[in-house]
Amino acid sequence: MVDAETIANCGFDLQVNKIRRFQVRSDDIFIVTYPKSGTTWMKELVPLVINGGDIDSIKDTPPDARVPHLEFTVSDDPLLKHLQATLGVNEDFDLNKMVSPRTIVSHLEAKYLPQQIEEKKCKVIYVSRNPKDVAVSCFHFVQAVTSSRSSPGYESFSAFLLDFISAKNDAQCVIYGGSLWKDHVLHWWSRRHDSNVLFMFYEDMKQDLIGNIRKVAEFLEVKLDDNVVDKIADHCSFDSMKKNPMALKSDYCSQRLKVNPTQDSPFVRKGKVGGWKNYFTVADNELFDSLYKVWIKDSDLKMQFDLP
Ligand code: PPS
Repeated sequence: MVDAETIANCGFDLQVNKIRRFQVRSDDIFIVTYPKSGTTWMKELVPLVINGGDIDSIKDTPPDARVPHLEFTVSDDPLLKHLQATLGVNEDFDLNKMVSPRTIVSHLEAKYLPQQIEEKKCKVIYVSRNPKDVAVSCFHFVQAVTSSRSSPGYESFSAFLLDFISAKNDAQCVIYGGSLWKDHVLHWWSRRHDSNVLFMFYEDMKQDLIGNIRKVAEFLEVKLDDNVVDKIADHCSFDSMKKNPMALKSDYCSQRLKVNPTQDSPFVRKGKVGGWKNYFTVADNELFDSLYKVWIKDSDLKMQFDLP
């Protein structure tokens, strides 16, 4: 675990200043998500929408090279470099060498993103997911990373949840400056009518992947025939991504996390809505619900915690 003092000295502000000044191109497409909300899914889907469903041209490229992470590439903060090495992500990826249109992903809260996204009105696809399933998915990821470092990790999901709701777990703190789910999501919900913003729900994608691929295509101004949409939906289905070593990030899973990618990849794991019910105790749920009520009291956002 990274201790509080290291976190305080991690230079998050320095890192963010550099990211805030990052030069965007007006045709850049940003996928923005709170971690564990459907990032990997959207990273598989958007390149295929852009290239008209040409699976062969992307299938051998790692998703992090097709759609690199802003915060892991535009930073030379020493702690972040250390984390990059630990996590094994995009250590020397140069965004400036990418051909346009670039698709770039970020988990950063809106206030930390490049200022030029607003000035140049870049397209932003925001993917949201109900925070109970996000918490469970995050828990699995954090446990996998900590056990790969031979750290004990959290003793229970309930212990993790306390850190999750105050954004105190390692990943939230060190990489994302302690951003809370509600600040992340509510910002983009309030911007959902902006012409350069597409606000998506993971739960909607689960219910109607084809309809949501069409939504993304329309937003990106790409015309796709029905058979191409079907092909993309098939490639991006959970079952198909569960068999896709690139989507699973198999090398990273086996080399860094020391887990069996097919069984335990935290990037394509269970893919369910409502899986949180197997983890939240009654007390966890009461605590979470009371907090959630406060979080969204001034908003008309309605998340789906279960599907009919
Ligand atoms: S990360 O590490 O922040 O990039 O993780 P992220 O990709 O945002 O979230 C991982 C969760 O998304 C699920 N996933 C999918 N669900 C449904 N269909 C498809 N195709 C799919 N691909 C990934 C993945 O299983 C993680 O959720 P959990 O609940 O852990 O299974």
